[in-house]
Amino acid sequence: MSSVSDLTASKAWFHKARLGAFIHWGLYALPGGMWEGTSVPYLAEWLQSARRIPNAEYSLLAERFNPQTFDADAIVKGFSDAGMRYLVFTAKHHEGFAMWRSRVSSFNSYDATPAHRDFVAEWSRACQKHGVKLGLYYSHCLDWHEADGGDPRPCENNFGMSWGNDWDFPDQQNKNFDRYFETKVLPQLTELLSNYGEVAVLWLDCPMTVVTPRHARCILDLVHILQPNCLVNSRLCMLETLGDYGSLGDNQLPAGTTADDFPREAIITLNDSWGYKSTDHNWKSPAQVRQITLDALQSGANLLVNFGPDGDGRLTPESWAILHDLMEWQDAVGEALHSGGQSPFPQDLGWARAVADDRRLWLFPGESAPDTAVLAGVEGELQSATGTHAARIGQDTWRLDGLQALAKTQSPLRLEFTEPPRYDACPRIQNGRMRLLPAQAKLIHGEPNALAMLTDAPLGAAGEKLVGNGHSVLADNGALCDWHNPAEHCVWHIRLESGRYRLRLVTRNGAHSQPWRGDRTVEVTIGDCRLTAEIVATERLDDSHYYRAAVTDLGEIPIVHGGEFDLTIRTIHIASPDAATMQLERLELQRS
Ligand code: FHN
Repeated sequence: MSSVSDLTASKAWFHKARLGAFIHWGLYALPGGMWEGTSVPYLAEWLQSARRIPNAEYSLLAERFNPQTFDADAIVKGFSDAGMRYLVFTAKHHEGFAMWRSRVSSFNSYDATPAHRDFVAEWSRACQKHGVKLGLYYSHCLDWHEADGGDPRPCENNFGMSWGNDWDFPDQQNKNFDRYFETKVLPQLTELLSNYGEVAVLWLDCPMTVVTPRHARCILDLVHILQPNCLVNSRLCMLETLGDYGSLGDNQLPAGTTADDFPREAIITLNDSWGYKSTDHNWKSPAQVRQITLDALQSGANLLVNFGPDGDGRLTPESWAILHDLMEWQDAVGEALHSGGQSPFPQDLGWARAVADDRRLWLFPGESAPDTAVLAGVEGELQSATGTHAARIGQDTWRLDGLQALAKTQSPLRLEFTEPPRYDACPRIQNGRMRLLPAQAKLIHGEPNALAMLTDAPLGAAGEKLVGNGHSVLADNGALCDWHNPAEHCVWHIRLESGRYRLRLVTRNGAHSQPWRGDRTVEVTIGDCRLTAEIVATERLDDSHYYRAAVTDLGEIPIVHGGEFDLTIRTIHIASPDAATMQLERLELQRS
C-alpha cells in the first residue's frame, strides 16, 4: 500500500510561489540543435533521437562538456529577483545523462566530463542561498542511453522520432522496462532525493504506457519516505491520474480557474525549444511573458518559465532580457503575484486581468481597455483605491479611470475593502462584452457517448489526458473536453439586458501539435432563442505548433426582454473523430 503524506502545507507554499524557472540543460546544450552542419527540426534536446545518433558517438559530447562560465549563483539570484520562488532543473533528460555525481551510472557530469562537476549540488547550494526552492526533473521513462528505456511502440504521434533507442538496440520486442526501472530509475531517484537537501518538486515527464500504476506508486512511495514534503507533478503515469498537482501540456495555457484544490502549473518556452537551440530565434517578447504570467495568475495556476543554458552554461541574451524585464516589473506585480489569489469573477473580464485575496482586488488593464471602465458585481465598503480613481455608481458597480496609463506599464490598480467584498456569481455584460469560461459553467451529463469513449484517441505528446469517461469534462487547463454528446450541455446562468448579442466561440486543440479542426456543429440557446452554427475558423488565435486555437463567429441572438437566462451550448453533430480532441475554451458575447 502506498504511504500517504500530508501535503497541505506544500500545496499552500506552491500556490503562493506562482512563478518558477524551468531549466533544460544537458549534453544536448553543446551542439545546440546542430548536427553535421544542419539544424534538427523541433526540439534541440531531442537531437539524439531525431538524428539516431549511436551512444558511442553521442557520449563523446561528454568529453567536451566543460561549462566554465556556468554560475548557478548568478542565475538563481536572477530568478529570485524576477519573482521566481522555485526552479525545476533537468537532472536527467531523455538522453540519459545524469547532471550530478551518480554512483548508479558513470554517464554523469562528474565522471564522464572534464568538468568533474555536480550540477545538482550547485543548483541546490544556490537555491538555499537565494531562498528559491529546488525542484528536479527526471525522465523516468525515456532514456536513450539504456537498452531498456522508453517505449518500444512506434511513434507516429512524435514527429517520427523513437521513444526508445531502437538504433543501438534494435531488438525492441525483448526490452525489459522493469530492468531499467529497478536498476536505474529507482536508484538514481534515491540519490537525488537523499543527497541534495530539500527537494520541493519532483517533475516527471513523458510517461508512456510502459509506466504502469505499479511503477508510479513505487516512485510515490520513495518520495514519501525520502522527501515527505515534496510534490510530484501529474506526468507520472498515463494510465492512472496520480501526482499532487496538474502539469498542463507544453505551452498550454490555463483557460480559467478550476474549483478544486488540485494545483496546476503551466510551462512555457521562451522560443520554441526547451533545450538551447542556436537556430531558434522565435523569442517571446518580455511583454508577452508578462501577459502569460498574468493569464496564469488570474487562472490560479503557477507558471514555470523555461531557460535553456548553452554548452558553456550561459543563458542567452534574450533570456536575460526577459528576466531583467520581470525584475523591473516586480514592484508593480509582486504583491498580487504572491497574494495566493486568483480571479474572483464568474467570467473573464477581457479588458483586465483580475486577482483578489480576502480584501484586496488587483486589476491589470490590458491594451484594449478603455481609459474609463465600469466594473460590476463587487459590493463592499472601499477603504482605498490605488492607481485609479474609483467612484461608486451603483450598489455593486464602480467607475474606474486612468486605465490606459496603467495598461502601458502593465501595472495594476488596487481596490482595498474594509471587509471581504461580495462578488456577484452571475456573469453580466461589462463594457459591452462577456467572456464565459467552462470552469464556471454547470455540465449537464447524458448517457455516455460512444465517440467520447474511444480508447484509441490520440494521446498527447506531452502526456495530456485527452479522453475522459464518456462524458464532457473539464481538462486540467480549465477548458471543456470530450463535448461530443448531443445529450450533454454546458450551462451558464447569466444576466442580460435587452439588445442584440454577437456570439464568438474559442476552440483550441487539446492535443499538442495537432491541427485546429472544425468538423462540428453546435447549438446555443439563451432562454427561448436558439442558433446552430458550424465551427469554422473566422480568426486564428494561435497557429504555433503547440495548441492551435481559432475563433468561430456563431452569429447573433436578439434578447427582447432583459433578465436572467440559462445560456447553453452543446455539440449536435461531429463530422470526424479527429475533431474529438478539440476543446471549448470560452464563449464570448458582445453587444452589437
Ligand atoms: O519530451 C519532453 C521535452 O523535451 C520537454 O522536456 C518537455 C517539457 O515539458 N517535456 C517533454 C515533451 O512534453
